[in-house]
Amino acid sequence: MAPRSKLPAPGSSARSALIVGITGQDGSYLAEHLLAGGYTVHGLVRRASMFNRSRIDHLRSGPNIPAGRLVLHYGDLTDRTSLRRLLKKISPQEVYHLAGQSHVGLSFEIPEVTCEENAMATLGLLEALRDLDYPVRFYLASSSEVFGVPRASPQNEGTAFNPVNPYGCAKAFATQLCRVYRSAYGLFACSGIAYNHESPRRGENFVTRKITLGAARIKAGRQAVLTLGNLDARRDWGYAPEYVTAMAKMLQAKKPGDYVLATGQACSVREFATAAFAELGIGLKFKGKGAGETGRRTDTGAVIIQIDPKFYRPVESATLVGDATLAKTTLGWVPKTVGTDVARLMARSDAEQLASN
Ligand code: NDP
Ligand code: GDR
Repeated sequence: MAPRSKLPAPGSSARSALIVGITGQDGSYLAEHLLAGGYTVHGLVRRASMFNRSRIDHLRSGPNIPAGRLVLHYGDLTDRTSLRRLLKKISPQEVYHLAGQSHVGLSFEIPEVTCEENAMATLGLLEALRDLDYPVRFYLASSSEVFGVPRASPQNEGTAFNPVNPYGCAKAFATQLCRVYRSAYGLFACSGIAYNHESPRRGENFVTRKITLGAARIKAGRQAVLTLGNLDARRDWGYAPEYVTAMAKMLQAKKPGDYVLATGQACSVREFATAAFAELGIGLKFKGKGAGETGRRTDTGAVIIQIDPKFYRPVESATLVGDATLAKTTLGWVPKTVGTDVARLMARSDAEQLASN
């Protein structure tokens, strides 16, 4: 294991990072970002009945990544022993913890898995890091869902937590625990309290990708109806490749801290859908809000948006909008792509991909 004095400086190209959750949306963009910065990147992958590495395949076979700079290891967040063994074996200078059950709606259906992965496994990871004999740096993927129904808008790092779903509770636990390990043990632990960030790599059961994929399929005549839940929910949507740069900046900063990562602007699901469909030349007409009502394609009359109560949540978080002033002033991080821009670029990407298949 490298002695303290021999550790490469933060941000130096000789550094190595472990990404837990490398196969996910953010993990894949973060791996690209760190590899481009010269890092050696280790990634934890789960065993699945089918390969789950489609988001990072281009990195594994890419000609621009020198051999040995991206190394994958089998493991699981909840398997504490193998995680400890892995940390000992590779001694990463930076650990990015992006793994876990990330679907808020689903957290009502599988609360125990959600809390085991997002809360307790984070504790296990922090304990393992605490026992390392060199100064590792740790990033936790926290979430705006810790604010749930907040007392203030926009929210910043000082806003009180008030989660309203199992996912938010687990993230609040993990975020607070990070603070405890920072103050009690001097661990360089940072939390990115990130608001929704999307991309063409977004999972298909999140509303943005469901919309843009639906728009592309409807355009191609491969789908007739898009079924959604609450059209009036408003979110602060940004662009994932921009958000992963903030994660790296946090671990390269002089001091550890928590940062809100947000665009500061919110739009509704309805506005997001309208922008995505308009980008593909499809007009939407909504007939109001609520279960059972439908929107229709204006030209053909074919139903496009159908509201199904099954996509409503038992409790909906409030409109969450973040104030990322601290990230701007301390890290120099400023997101550029917001809400409907994201909708348009995702819709274009899905339509292009569908056309090439
Ligand atoms: P994804 O759902 O796309 O990725 C989650 C990753 O976690 C996948 O690599 C998944 O592996 C892995 N994972 C899940 N459970 C385990 C486990 N038990 N052991 C090992 N790996 C596991 O999420 P995102 O990339 O969108 O988000 C990354 C993190 O940031 C998540 O923690 C999420 O909660 C949080 N977050 C995301 C925001 C967003 O808008 N994207 C906003 C705020 C927070 P596999 O591929 O095998 O399923
Ligand atoms: P969110 O994202 O819960 O904010 O969590 P999601 O895309 O699931 O929902 C956003 C909003 O859209 C409404 N909605 C629907 N949602 C889904 N999934 N499917 C639908 O058909 C639908 N119709 C309307 C939802 O009610 C909600 O209000 C994301 C995840 O990335 C988390 O991991 C992360 O922590 C938060 O963002 C910040």
